[in-house]
Amino acid sequence: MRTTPPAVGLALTAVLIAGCAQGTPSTNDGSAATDGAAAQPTAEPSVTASIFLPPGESTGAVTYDEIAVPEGATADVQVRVQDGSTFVQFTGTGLEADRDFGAHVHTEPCGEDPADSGPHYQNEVDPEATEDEPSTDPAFANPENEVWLDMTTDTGGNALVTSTVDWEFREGEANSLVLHDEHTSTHEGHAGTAGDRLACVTVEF
Ligand SMILES: [Cu+2]
Repeated sequence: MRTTPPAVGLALTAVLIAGCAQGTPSTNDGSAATDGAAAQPTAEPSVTASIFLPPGESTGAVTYDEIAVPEGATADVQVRVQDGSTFVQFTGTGLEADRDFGAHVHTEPCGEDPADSGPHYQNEVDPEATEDEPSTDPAFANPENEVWLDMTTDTGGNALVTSTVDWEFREGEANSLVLHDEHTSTHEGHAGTAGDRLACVTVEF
C-alpha cells in the first residue's frame, strides 16, 4: 500500500508534538498536509511517533541500516482496538525510496542489537517455536495470526500500511514493530521470515 499525503502530514505533526525531534524538524518531504480525514476512521487510536536514530542513541526507534532507514526518518504507529479487533497503521517518511520492506509486530522492545526485539507476536502461539527456532509454520506464521505491515516506499521514501486482525494483543506482550529487508515469505519453513532486521520502533501495543 502506498502513502497518501494526509497521513504523512499527521505523522510529521505528531513527531513535532512528541518533541523527540533532534534539531531537524525537517522540511524533507513534508508533503501536502491536507486535512486530517485520512484513510482510516479513528475512534481513539494510540499514537507512537518517533524518529529513527542509530543504536545507542535511542531505544524508541533504532536504525540498523542507514541506507534503507536513514537517521532522521520518521515512524508513526497508530493502534486502535474496536469490538475485539485491532487496527494497526504504520506511516514512514524519509525511508529509502522505491524499496520493499517487510514489517511485523514483535514481542520485545527495540535494543542496540537487532535481535533484541525477539520473535513475532502471535495470537495463537506456535507450540513448536523455541527461542532459537522461531515459528515458521504457516499455520501460525501468517498475517491473520500475526500483524504484518509489509510495504513498498514511494519515490519520496514514504509508506503507509495498515493491518486489521480480529483479536487484541495480550497486555505487555507486544512491544515493537520491526522493519525487514524484504517482503514476508509465506511458505512452509520460511513463513514469516523477511530477511535482515533493518530498523525497529518500540511501541507498547
Ligand atoms: Cu519481523
